[in-house]
Amino acid sequence: MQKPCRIRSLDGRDVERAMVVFHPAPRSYTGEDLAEISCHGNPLLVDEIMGIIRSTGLARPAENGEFTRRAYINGKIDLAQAEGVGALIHAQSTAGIEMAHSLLDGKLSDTLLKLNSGLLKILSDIEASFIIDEVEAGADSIAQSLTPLIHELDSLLEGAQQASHLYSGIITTIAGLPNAGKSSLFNAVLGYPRAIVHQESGTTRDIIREHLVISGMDFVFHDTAGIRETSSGPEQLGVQKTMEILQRSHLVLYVVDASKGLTPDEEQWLSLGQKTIVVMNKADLVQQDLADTGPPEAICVSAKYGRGIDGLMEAMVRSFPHNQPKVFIERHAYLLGRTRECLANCLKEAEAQMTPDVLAIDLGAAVQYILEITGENIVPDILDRIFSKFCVGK
Ligand SMILES: Nc1nc2c(ncn2[C@@H]2O[C@H](COP(=O)(O)OP(=O)(O)O)[C@@H](O)[C@H]2O)c(=O)[nH]1
Ligand SMILES: [Mg+2]
Repeated sequence: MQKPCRIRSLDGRDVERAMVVFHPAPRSYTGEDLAEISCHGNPLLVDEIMGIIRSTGLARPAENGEFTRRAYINGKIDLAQAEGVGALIHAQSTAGIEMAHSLLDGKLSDTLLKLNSGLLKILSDIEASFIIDEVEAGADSIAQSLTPLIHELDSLLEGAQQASHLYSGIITTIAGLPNAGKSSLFNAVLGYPRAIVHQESGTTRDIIREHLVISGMDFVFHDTAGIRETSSGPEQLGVQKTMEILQRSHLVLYVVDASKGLTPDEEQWLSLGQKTIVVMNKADLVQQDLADTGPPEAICVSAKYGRGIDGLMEAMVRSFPHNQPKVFIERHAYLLGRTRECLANCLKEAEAQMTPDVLAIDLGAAVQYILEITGENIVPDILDRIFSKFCVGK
């Protein structure tokens, strides 16, 4: 069994018994010699040990993200992977954790490496064609090589916008007229009576928020006050809050009392969120065929009796892409968008039979954008901005 290390002050006084692990270079997190001290969790002890270390003059407290920044500078990971560490720390959803892990594992970096070597091959053929007559770099062959690379970029960018929702949790709002059964649906989905349900309308005023993982996707549910234009007092404030959250929602479950049907006045509320599923509730009160008095893609449920809830959950999950997106960080999506613009330009020029030296300008710019993602072509200011979001000790 290993004995704990004794930590002493510079004048030899025993301060703490702690576990100290030495990680020799180059196989440490940063690639440098690294020591990790695990002491008892009393902040006074931590302060004292930090004081002792500082007084040796050999060390100073790390800056935000400095360990990861050093790992990147020492070539242990590239910049996209370093951002994966930040994404892992800040992930608020299980899907977000998986996406961050994949970034940290280098899945995006590998794809970018392949993409870049494809582009560099075209560029080197162009350059060689200037010197060696036998090397062909005609516009047609360049266009042919570019097309699959553009498709690859498109598949990376596809779903990048929704990826940020998956990363942070899908903001899901249950809305509808008073008494449609919104709170009942909220409770039925959660599986326990979280919100008050009452036959009197105007029961829910404050927004109630709960988090639920369905098929590995995180939905952040909001039960809201019924939308009623004639409301006043506290209920009116509730309606205002409902409007605000609706505009920020990635998904709206619009609840309709199926025994009353969807009124023409309600159509205006259906397009407030980014996606809307119409839920025909109280299906138990109507004949089966009457239950679909809403739009054809509406889902019929009986929140009170827990019927149709599984089908609704499946429809919710189906509304979002299932392939784990590799691009979910805005900086990456932006730079890939710029890369795509360059390649699309290049393709147009190739189709117009322009000379290879013109095409090479756009190709070169595309390569630089990709290298900006992986951090091989980056200005220190951007690095500061990226790592300042990290916490100390990472
Ligand atoms: N029969 C029937 N009644 C329901 C159903 N869902 C809700 N209700 C009733 O409708 C009334 C209003 O429900 P509530 O969930 O508070 O509606 P909200 O105002 O939209 O939040 C209550 O009396 C519920 O019991 C349902 O599926 N079937
Ligand atoms: Mg309610």
